[in-house]
Amino acid sequence: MREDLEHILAEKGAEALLLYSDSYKDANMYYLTEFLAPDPFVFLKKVDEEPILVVSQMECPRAQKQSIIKDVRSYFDYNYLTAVKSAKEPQLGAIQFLSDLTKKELGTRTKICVPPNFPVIVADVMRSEGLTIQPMFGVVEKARETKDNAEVKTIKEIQRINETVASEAINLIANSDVGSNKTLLSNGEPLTVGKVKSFFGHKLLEQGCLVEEDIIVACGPRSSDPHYVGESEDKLKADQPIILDIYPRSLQKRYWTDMTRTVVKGKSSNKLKKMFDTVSEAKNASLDSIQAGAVGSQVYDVCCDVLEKKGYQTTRSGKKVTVGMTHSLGHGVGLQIHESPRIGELSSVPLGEHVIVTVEPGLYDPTVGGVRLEDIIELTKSGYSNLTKMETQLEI
Ligand SMILES: [Mn+2]
Repeated sequence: MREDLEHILAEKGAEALLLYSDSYKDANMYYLTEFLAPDPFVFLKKVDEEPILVVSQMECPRAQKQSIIKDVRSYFDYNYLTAVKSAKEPQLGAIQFLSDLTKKELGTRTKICVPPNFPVIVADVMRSEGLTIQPMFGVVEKARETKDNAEVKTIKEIQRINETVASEAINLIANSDVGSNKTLLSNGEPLTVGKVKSFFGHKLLEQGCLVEEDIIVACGPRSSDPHYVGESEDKLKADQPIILDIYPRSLQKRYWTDMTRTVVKGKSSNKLKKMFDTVSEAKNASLDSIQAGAVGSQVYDVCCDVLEKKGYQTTRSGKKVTVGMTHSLGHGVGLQIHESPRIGELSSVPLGEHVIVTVEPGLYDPTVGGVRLEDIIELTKSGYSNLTKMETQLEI
């Protein structure tokens, strides 16, 4: 939560936090300001003091209205024009301006934390001016891990929409006819991946959500590549696994959700059925072992133990397998679709309360295809609250 920022900075030995970015692309900037702007602006906070926001003159009135930062200032309050006009290049002038502003507010002796994606060219200029710039991992990202009530409510709402649309899409597949070569037909036309994705895109948009980074609709053996998203012209087939990995974003609230279901229209092979049952078991066992305070690598181990006991391979301990579970178990979801914390072999830090993560075991076999089941959950002291209500059912 935002309140955590103060002690995270203190723990890291930072005396101030500086961000210089736009807030459409940079989730940290949006999180700290709730001000949406397409051009870079300045967030500056001294430890134990209220933050200030410095934006262009044009954005100033809007920022004063919309941002959660109370102290909003304009570039013109800091001699912006003089700095830019006297520079060799306008871009360098803007950086010089930022450096002057920071020096004026913090002086050169303050240890200033910047995020890992802070522009290196800006850091170079600032350091040459004597400022102490220290890029640090896991500052704003760490605060973002813990969701407050409003964030949980928002993600729940987006997940409700996700499930409504996913159910409709699954009905569309279930109600399709089977044509030659087992190609699924809808209104006499092949039901392609493009049509299903278009269905998702339209239905989600009608409810204020966006398919911003594509979604995964993968059928048959090609679904054995976990990140094969599905080509538009791919035809959905009967008796084959269809992975639906759906991650919409709320247009207005900017939060994401994430869910995966695997279905077969018609009859599943026994091999696939066994994979599905094992992934289900691994998901349930992982969920049973997760709670605030649990360590991600241990939850991943629980998952791998289930899979390996049933004779499947995993990439645990660096094994180079292409059949079995070839990815980690889960990831945080919030203002980014993949954010901290991760749940996998390398996750050694205990998970916090009110962290929202996915739990998504999968099994992959290039001769069969893939099975992946993904729920999104909120961690609690004694376990978790499942934000996903949708059932898992293989044959439809
Ligand atoms: Mn996911």
